[in-house]
Parts: sequence; structure tokens; C-alpha cells
Amino acid sequence: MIKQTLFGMVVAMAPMLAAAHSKSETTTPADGATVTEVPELSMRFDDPMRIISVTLSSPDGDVEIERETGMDPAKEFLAMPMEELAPGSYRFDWRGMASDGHPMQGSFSFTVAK
Ligand SMILES: [Cu+2]
Repeated sequence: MIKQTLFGMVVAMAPMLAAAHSKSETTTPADGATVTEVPELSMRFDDPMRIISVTLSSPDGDVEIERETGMDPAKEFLAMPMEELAPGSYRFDWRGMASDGHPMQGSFSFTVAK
């Protein structure tokens, strides 16, 4: 009986959680874009987001990036690659906390061409 009730709650809440949270609206580079250089990595959110961790990974492993945006909630997040990105495919992953305290995560990918 209790099990059934909990299960029902989880199912009912899932769509609301997906729709109610601040999400990443635009990124630089854009998700799926092919670019020749990456001077900066940025994300814009519709509500302030506390970005807790970010990683930039390539097929050769993680790439070092330096974040410009601190740990305070912000609508725009900015980071710089520590070195020029070699041609290849990259994926940026982030974890954060929405203004209502819920944990959030997301990612975008891009390709660097010669
Ligand atoms: Cu929430």
C-alpha cells in the first residue's frame, strides 16, 4: 500500500519537475554547432542557477577550463578553455542547483573544425 502511494507520487511529479525548472536556453558554442575556435564557453538560464561543477571532455579526455562565474546563482555562466581546443568533438557537462534548491544538470556538444 505504502509502496504504491510512493510510486504514484514519483510518476506524478516527474513531468512537473522537468517543466518547472530554470533551464539552459542558449549556449556558446551552440549545441550541435561546428566552430573553428572557442574563445569562451557560456550558458544562459531563464532563472539564476548556481553552477556547482562543469567538465569539458573530448575523446582524448577532459580539457581544463577556467570558470569566470563564481558559485553565486547567475543567469549567465562563463568559462574559458585553458588552451586552444584541438579539432575534434567536445561535450560540456554541468551540474547545478536551481533557485528552488533542486539539483539540475545538463550538457551540450560541439565540434571544433580546422
Ligand atoms: Cu524545483
